[in-house]
Amino acid sequence: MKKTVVGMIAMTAMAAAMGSAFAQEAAKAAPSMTAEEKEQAKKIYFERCAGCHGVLRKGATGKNLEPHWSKKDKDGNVTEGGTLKLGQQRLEKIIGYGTDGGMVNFDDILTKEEISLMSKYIQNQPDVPPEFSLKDQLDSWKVIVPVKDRPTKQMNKLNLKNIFSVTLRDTGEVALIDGDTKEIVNVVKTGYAVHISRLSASGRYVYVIGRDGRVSLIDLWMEKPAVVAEVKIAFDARSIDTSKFKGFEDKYAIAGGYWPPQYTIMDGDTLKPLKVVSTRGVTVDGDYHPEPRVASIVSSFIKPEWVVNIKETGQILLVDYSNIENLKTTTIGSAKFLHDGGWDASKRYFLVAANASNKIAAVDTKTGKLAALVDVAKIPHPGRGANFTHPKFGPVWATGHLGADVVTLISTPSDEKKNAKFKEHNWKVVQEVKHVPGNLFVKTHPKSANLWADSPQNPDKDLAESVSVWDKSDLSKPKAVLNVAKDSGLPATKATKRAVHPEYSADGKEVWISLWGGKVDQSAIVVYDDATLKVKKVITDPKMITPTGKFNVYNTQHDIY
Ligand code: DHE
Repeated sequence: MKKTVVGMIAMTAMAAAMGSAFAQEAAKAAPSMTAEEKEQAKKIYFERCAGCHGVLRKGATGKNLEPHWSKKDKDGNVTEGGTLKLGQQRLEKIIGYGTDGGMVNFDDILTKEEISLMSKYIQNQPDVPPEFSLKDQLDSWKVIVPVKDRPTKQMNKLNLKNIFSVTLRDTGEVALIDGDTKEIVNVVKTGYAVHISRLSASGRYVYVIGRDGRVSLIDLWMEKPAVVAEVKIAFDARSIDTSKFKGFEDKYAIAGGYWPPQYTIMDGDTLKPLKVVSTRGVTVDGDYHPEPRVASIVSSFIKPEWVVNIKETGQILLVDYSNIENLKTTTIGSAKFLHDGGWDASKRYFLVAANASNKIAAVDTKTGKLAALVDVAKIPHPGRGANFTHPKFGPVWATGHLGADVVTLISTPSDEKKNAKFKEHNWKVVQEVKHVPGNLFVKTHPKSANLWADSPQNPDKDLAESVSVWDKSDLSKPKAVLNVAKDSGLPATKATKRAVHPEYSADGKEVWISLWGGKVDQSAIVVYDDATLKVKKVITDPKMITPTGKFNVYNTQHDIY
């Protein structure tokens, strides 16, 4: 087939159809692999690559990784590319050393042989994984402790408000740590690389979701808190929440799938899957997308609705759960690719990063409309963001950036009457505080004077192992930079120990940082005194393997950040 521009477009469309002449041609040009090698590569791709590049490899946070692709811009200009064009050597370099575009280096995670294997794998046509139906989900569903056999009151003496649910990424576990004593209460088996923990409206249950789509329900009232129910809702997933509107508290849970692209509504107490809804559809640009993954989900406090952010389409769904048999959904167009986000201080507006568009979309959950689409610096990544009152501009919500050296402060109308004098600033970037690129999470607490930000994706080892702290009352004061790896007292390692995800204790007096080391290196959680910025405690335990996200029960239950 002749490689003209028009030919390429036609060829790409044809390649999408499995078994087309072009797909066969591409398969011929791709490096050959044994079935065993393919299986190994498929597993690594799922665990390390699919999150950013997509199962179908069409790209989102990461680049398109199809063997051949071509795309047309608004003026009709066609660009083309693909992994076959990049070739084995270039791909090995990119995977090994990363790129300025935000791809991290994998040379301290994968062996040379694995990097070579992955370079071969992505030059071959992507496998299309199977679907996962309601029946499949029901077959996976297990109630370990039926509701009638669960305690009717708290059976332990723990201060539940200050328990931290900590993801032990590579072991597929969650550690429940007593924030008062810093002792591990229990380590529970969960899905692989749990992404987030969210609290029930009651504060009794922790809902966690593994990257492999396994949802686990942890009952904190048991003598030894443990998993009481679980279900698999997808092969690949990241988000979960419950119903929090008055009268519906914890009646339902919802979890979003990356693959298949769909969300599942479950019974809140037992996790019995009740309804599965596909998110396949059309992007804000009007193109069909076969893999629009579910990114962040939150439960509105104003209406019986969930805010469900669909990554690839840039559509924000308000899913009304008051009648799940006759599900009503409002679709709000925003920008691509939707990722993580959090509430403003009033919990009326949900702000979500559209990372590839360098925008923050704000949804008004009262009117059910888009409140604003704010232009910000490159690749915003807020986690849930941070809310505080700026000395000059009033209420602001902060986001960090993966691709820029600033923390952005956006004015929010929170409590409109009280803050009427700041109205002219609303939905504008009022300040960019100097930071470093590679930031993933920012955090503050109403009782704290500080704003914390990490930088685990920075290519500089020292910066990736450090966090920065600003005084909220005077952001022009030099920030404090704390080298968490050094402060931990752990032996220095060649591999970077990424300092990630600041999380406050329930009283807002301590900040916990994960020191995310390699699988064989000792990791830790370093606890700082928020007032003095001195280390209070280093939690090292042989069980503390690759800790990442930490979720304080009280702060998560009440969306305090
Ligand atoms: Fe996350 C939040 C997706 C990589 C730790 N991450 C989120 C959310 C999404 C998401 C959609 C919002 C969930 C919500 O609020 O409902 N994350 C992805 C990815 O697709 C990506 C880029 C690649 C992947 O393969 O998963 C990715 N994330 C990571 C990591 O590498 C991190 C640092 C470590 C890890 O455990 O894998 C990581 N993501 C987190 C954490 C949160 C999160 C700790 C919750 C932040 C919070 O405070 O709520």
